[in-house]
Amino acid sequence: MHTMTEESFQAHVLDMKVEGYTILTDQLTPEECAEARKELETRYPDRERGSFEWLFNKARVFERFYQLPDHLRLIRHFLGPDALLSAVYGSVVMPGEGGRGLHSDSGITGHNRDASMPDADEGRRITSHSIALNTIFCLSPFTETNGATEFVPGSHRYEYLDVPDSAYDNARTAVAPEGSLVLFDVNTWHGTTKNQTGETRYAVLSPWRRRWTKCEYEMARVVKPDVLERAGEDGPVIFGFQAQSPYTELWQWDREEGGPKPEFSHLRRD
Ligand SMILES: O=C(O)CCC(=O)C(=O)O
Repeated sequence: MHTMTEESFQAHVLDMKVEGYTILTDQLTPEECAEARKELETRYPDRERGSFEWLFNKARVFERFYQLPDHLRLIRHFLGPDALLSAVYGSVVMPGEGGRGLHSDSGITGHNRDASMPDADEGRRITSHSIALNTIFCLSPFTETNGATEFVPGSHRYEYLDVPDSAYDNARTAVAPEGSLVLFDVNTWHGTTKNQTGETRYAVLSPWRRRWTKCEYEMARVVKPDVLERAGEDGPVIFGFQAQSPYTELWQWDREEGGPKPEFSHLRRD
């Protein structure tokens, strides 16, 4: 188990606060990266039909991606101890692909979608606190030329929704060895750079949310029982069993299990 020193933890916290992203190296072993790359390579032809989604249900290696102590510690520091896993999916950048795609995820899958923006907010985002985070696992080395993700430092504090063209002048490529992860605030502008090499770039993305916001998936319904079992005592928290809104009256509801209490099992709806 890899755990960072207090000094290192504080340095990552500061990076997150100031830059809106931070890089943790040595999170996955070369063997884990190779295995995960192989899984993505095999699944690539079927990616449009969902083969890149819910990866933890499809191969054991992806179960590691929510069990890394340093990563979890940082997530919980910013989102709270009951932070939820929102998705785990593959991202492959073939030679020649990528480039000019700066965006923030909150505007696509999060609380800043057009349909969610109240007029009273006047096009401004919540920038005082982290509402959600995303993680990119570097299954290939991330270099200046192979389609690594670029980030605009400090952009998580930029108040307005639109990304100005000049943001590209400030973008910095996240150069990182294979096995690293990049953790970033959901507000931080980022995008895939162009892959100018002959090699495919492999990554896995894994967004996290505060417990009281909607996740991309109802993970408590998605996760397979054996996968949940192997996640140990963190499993029900990470997969949001306790975060499910009751559909019975409260006295009939088991918060821990996320369903009706055993004596009210006849009220179960799934
Ligand atoms: O794979 C990448 O480089 C980043 C993908 C991305 O920006 C996203 O999914 O929001």
